[in-house]
Amino acid sequence: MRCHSPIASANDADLSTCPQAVKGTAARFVWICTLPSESAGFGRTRGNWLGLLAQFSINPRHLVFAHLPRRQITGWKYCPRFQIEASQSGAASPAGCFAATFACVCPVTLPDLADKRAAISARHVRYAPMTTLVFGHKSPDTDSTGSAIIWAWYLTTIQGEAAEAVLLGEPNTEAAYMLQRWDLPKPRIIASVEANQPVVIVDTNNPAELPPDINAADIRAIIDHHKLVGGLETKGPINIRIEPLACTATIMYKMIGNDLARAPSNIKGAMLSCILSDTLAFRSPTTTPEDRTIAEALAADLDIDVTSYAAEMFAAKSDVSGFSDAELLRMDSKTYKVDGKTFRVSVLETTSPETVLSRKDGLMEMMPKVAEEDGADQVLLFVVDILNEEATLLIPNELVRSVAEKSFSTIAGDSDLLVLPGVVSRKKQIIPNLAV
Ligand SMILES: [Mn+2]
Repeated sequence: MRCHSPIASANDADLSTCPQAVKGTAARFVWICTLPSESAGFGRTRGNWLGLLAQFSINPRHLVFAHLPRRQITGWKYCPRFQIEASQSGAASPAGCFAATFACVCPVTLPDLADKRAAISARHVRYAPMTTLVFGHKSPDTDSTGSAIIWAWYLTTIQGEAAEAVLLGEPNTEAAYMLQRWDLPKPRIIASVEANQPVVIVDTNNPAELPPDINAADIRAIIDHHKLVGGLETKGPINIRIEPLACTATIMYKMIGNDLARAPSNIKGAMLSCILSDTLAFRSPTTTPEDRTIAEALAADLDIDVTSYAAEMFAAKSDVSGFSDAELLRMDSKTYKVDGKTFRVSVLETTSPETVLSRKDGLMEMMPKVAEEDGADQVLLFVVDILNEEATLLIPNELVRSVAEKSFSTIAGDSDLLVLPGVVSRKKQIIPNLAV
């Protein structure tokens, strides 16, 4: 579809003369050209445009502007459904002069848009669809990595919305194994989000685990399985789904429903990986019958043996040789306040606890530094033995000794290690018991 000729002045509210406009098209992208040579007022408010597009039953996700100085469309920034993009050439228009007549408004498809972009010249037009970023928490584990990928696939392929999975840090070794095993590209890593950037948050709802500027973003949805901690602010009413299941991917499996039949095996593989990771292959007390049933259905579909695949994942997670003591303390760590004290509660799930415990002196030495740098009073490190289903808490000082005895009704003695039989879940067995 070509759409080059000017067909209406900006002051004409009626676009029905546009020969290229196609009524009733559920366009995902709408191209709006403005001509800098015309000095007629660009007298359209956001509402005008929306009304205009509604005339054609066009439901655009993105508006692309050409020849329009960014400052003149700043009023649009609160219009979250649209990407507003101004060209550099437009910025050369006389100050205060809205750049002009629009050439056309017509529904286009993405390939078509690319075609137009080439036709009109990249000098005049920059195209940047407002892609929704999907991400989980900082220090991404398998669920935060996999669920972001799964949901970006769902939004893009099933919902028809541009979406990209991103990470808030390097994935842990198990998540990296999942990416490689299922031939999934590693999502790019971001440190911050821009104002009004549409985002979907998965596997957390805790601002402390998200970019510092998260509330300036346009949070579109939250899918999570952690307790609601508060602090996130949205620009409007949004979909929030939090369920007391072991894993975000389990919730997504339910939300995606029959559309999962359209998923490639690597998306299903990511789902299975997330569930096996978060449930520690059904050992964790957070595991629900739903998590188990869904994981088993996925495994059967993929012809994967759960036991051996989980063993491969856990072996990958247990390979921590490449990490410094400080990195180990921060790898899987969440901050909690208990009776006025702030704890960084770190968990290392491993099939080889002796590997980590052999480094206990270095780890304990590093704790005060990490705590200070991260604004915590104390780091608590629990080394979780996945296979034997027990945790070992490192006891570097009297504060931790006292916390350990009060929290787990035990006597820590003189040892700098305290074994807690049956404890594997921070969410269910550690955090709820923490006492100072
Ligand atoms: Mn999770």
